Amino acid sequence: MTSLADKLVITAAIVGAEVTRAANPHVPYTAEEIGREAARCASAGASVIHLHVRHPDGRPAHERALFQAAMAEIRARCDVLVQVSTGGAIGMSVAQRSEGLDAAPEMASLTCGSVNFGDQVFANAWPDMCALAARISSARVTPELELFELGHLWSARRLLREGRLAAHSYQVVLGVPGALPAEPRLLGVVLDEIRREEPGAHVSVAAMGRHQLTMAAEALARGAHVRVGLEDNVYLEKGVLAEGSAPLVERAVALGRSGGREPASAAELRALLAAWAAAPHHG
Ligand code: KMH
Ligand code: ZN
Repeated sequence: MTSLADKLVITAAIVGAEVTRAANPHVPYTAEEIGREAARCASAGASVIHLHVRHPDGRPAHERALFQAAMAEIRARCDVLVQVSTGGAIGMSVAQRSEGLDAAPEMASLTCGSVNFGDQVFANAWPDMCALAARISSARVTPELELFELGHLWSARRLLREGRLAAHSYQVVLGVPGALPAEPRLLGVVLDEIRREEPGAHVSVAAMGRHQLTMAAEALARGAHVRVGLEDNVYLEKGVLAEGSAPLVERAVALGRSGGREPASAAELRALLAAWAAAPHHG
């Protein structure tokens, strides 16, 4: 099976639903700001942009017009794969969380279960996951199955087993308060469990706050890919805010190179997705 095991796929999560300019003034809100930040990340070495949208005042948004505007600004500036969020913000409906799929992305995130999320609950009931999977599948978009907890893997497998999705990647998200902590041995357990059934699975790792760097290094050492960016972490180092997500991408590139893994290009990742589409049960 085609794979990018010798390369490093870097996903830049440039704007989430929670982080605001109160935490870091470099969080992009408008379509143009998102396009510029995506281009900076692409030239630093990211091949995927994980995308949320915001209202100009920073409130989390879901409107398809905002996704389409952000997409146009990204496409005008750089060659990256865009992975729209179907997680959105806590409290959004399934219909709202599906709107990014109308902006013709290559990929979409799909959270595979409910989870405590700080003081709140990020609810993903099984029927909602099935509805999102159906929307992703009919839009012919490649899902990235997000695991915030080990148990989410069994819901991901159920989606696959029931034929609701086929070709897919995984994103292991560590360190959300109330969910699976960002600890190397726990990442090891999740990766072993994924690979037990899918030895060739394409897995990326994201971690919150100060864990972003240490878990990126762990991911690299364990043959996985990485997600970095202001959605998950606003600091470049202790007490130093990152001036956007691009410096975090640069750091991931340096980490990858130190381990002999060059950043994968968007073209290489597109070829991999096409190979998965032709033979979906990779692993
Ligand atoms: N904002 C979180 C509640 C995703 O993008 O797929 C959910 C989230 C997941 O960010
Ligand atoms: Zn997200």
